[in-house]
Amino acid sequence: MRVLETLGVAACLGGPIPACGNGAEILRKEWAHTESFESLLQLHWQILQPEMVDSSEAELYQLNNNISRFTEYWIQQQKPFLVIGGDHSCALGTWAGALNGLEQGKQLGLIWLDAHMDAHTFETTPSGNIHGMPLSALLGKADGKLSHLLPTMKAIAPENLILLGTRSYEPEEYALLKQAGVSIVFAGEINDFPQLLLDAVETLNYSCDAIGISIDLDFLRPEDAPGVETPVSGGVSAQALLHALALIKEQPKICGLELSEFNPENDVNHRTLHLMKRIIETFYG
Ligand SMILES: [Mn+2]
Repeated sequence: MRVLETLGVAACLGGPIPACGNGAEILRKEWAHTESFESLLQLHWQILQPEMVDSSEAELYQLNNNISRFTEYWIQQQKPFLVIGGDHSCALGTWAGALNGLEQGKQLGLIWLDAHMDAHTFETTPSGNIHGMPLSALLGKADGKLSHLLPTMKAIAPENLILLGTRSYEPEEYALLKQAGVSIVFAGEINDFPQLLLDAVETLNYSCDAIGISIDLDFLRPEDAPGVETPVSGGVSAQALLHALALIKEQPKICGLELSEFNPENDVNHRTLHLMKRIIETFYG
């Protein structure tokens, strides 16, 4: 049986829907409920709660700093990991920690599966929600206020970041990513998603020492994953995602998987919850 290091983030400090902060705990219970003795994958859970501090931004920084300590350690130990949000601002901690854990000069690659670009800054955001900002920070393109929320001094090189499935964004985000030279495959351009994901991993294999996968559940078409914070029509099917993850799971440089934006209040017959479980079983089982 395989034991997988799993970090649940019981918070929605970066998004508008507090129920999103219950997602990790609901998944943990669901997993425990259905786990059998024959199960090939056991999740070794840690759940992080936000700590009360003076401001909401200090709280978000503190939480992400705590997340980063886990992923930094797991990268150093070369242990594969799973992070379950919360909203997608947990990516600030997850991937900052991965950057911190890599030795000097080693490169982190990141594949970002999301309907949105998540590349705003405090200067461009229309909503003020930090879950729409992690990529500008991780690229080292944040304004001063945002860069203070990222628990690393390192950044992901733009050529080592690939966005797949984008279909909802503001022009400022597109300009930031385009100017940096990040590659983006829009949802409308996708024909064969499993092949596309495999190609993305193989591209990053040339330049990177470790590769992370970050999934915002709104990447999927809302029919398959209705339980998200900000659904957007279109998107890849759950079946195509599961097939794609099965294709890349043996790739040796893949270091971790992040799943975010599960909003249990929007879920229909636990469809999204059960799909999260299948994603984890497919990728790590
Ligand atoms: Mn996102």
